[in-house]
Amino acid sequence: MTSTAFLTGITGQDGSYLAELLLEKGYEVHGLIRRSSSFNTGRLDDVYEDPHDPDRRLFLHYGDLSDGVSLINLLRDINPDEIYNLGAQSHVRVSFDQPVFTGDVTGIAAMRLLEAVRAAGVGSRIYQASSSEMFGATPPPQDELTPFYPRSPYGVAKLYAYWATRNYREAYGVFAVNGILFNHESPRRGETFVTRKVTRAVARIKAGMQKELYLGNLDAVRDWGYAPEYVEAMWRMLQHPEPEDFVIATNTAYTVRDFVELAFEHAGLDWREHVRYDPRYERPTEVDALIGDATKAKTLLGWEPSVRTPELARIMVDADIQLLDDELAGRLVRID
Ligand code: NDP
Ligand code: GDR
Repeated sequence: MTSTAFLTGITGQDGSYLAELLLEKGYEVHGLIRRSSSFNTGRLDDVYEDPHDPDRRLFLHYGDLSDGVSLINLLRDINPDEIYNLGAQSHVRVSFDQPVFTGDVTGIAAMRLLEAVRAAGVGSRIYQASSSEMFGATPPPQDELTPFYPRSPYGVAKLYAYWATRNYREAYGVFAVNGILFNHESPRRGETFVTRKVTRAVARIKAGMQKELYLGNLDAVRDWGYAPEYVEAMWRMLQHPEPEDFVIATNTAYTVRDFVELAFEHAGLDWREHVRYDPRYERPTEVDALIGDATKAKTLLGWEPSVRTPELARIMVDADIQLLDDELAGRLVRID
């Protein structure tokens, strides 16, 4: 029998890779999308199916994590085997500008979804996209037993969602798990996260379209992995016989400066000639160092990352150079 999955955040980086993975595995995939005045389904182009195709397995539904009733109605109609809650206001810096909104969509919405599952009477397994940002100021390495100390409204909101997930597991016996994922990136990463901001700028600087790149704190340490490998871990968590929480990470440490250097070097550029400081990209409270220990995922899920930060930087730079070439070629074709 075909398994059915419901994804919030399907239009985001992780949602698009997870949708691809689940479709490859034969799932019927239902995704929640927000109504937007401009297209927001670009990351799904490769898997998009004509709504008139009777054999299609990808279905997109309008809705919003702030609208609990629509969640109940959708879940009742779809009755999914698996739910992946990936939707969020996911930008840490922006969460300081929109703390209450972030609290609602990134935090309380997880509770809304859990309640919707109960109200709709569906027996779905639930994955909650928890974050290494919950560890915040607690020094590395961080694993499933590390105490939390969030340093942003985003981190605080994710902590609420984390505990809501655990509480529903304990209170109602729901199969609900937290994947505590460390930073993971890809060519589909949002353009305002630091890795993508850097690799996009590298492509434009190399093409002579930009001279300078403004960044904030270059000293922060992060454990950057490759998003397609991380969505595989999400799926494995829901196939595990017991509902348990897992850290997903590469257990390696690079500073933002290291990433910048790797990306510029790959394109044959000297970053010192182009990178400038702008305090607007600093956060009121910073997370200095995140380095994850994913031993539990390796032992129980057989999950291990293969792409490390230097290769990730190369993948992203190459993709952004290619993307820019395609855009420029497209413009030339239109002019002709
Ligand atoms: P993105 O920012 O790329 O995607 C976020 C998704 O959430 C988008 O589909 C967005 O829709 C959707 N969304 C935002 N607000 C709402 C709303 N009110 N109702 C419904 N949907 C909404 O995030 P990622 O793919 O990088 O991350 C996926 C999840 O994992 C997020 O919850 C994030 O916080 C978490 N996470 C991410 C990590 C990472 O390194 N990438 C690490 C740890 C956790 P739209 O396209 O319309 O904006
Ligand atoms: P992060 O990712 O906050 O770790 O959250 P981000 O790429 O935004 O920042 C990483 C580090 O880079 C520093 N930095 C800058 N960041 C941005 N965005 N822009 C800049 O110009 C810049 N200059 C320096 C930051 O201060 C920070 O230290 C990501 C998100 O995907 C979350 O949703 C997720 O939960 C965590 O990763 C794990």
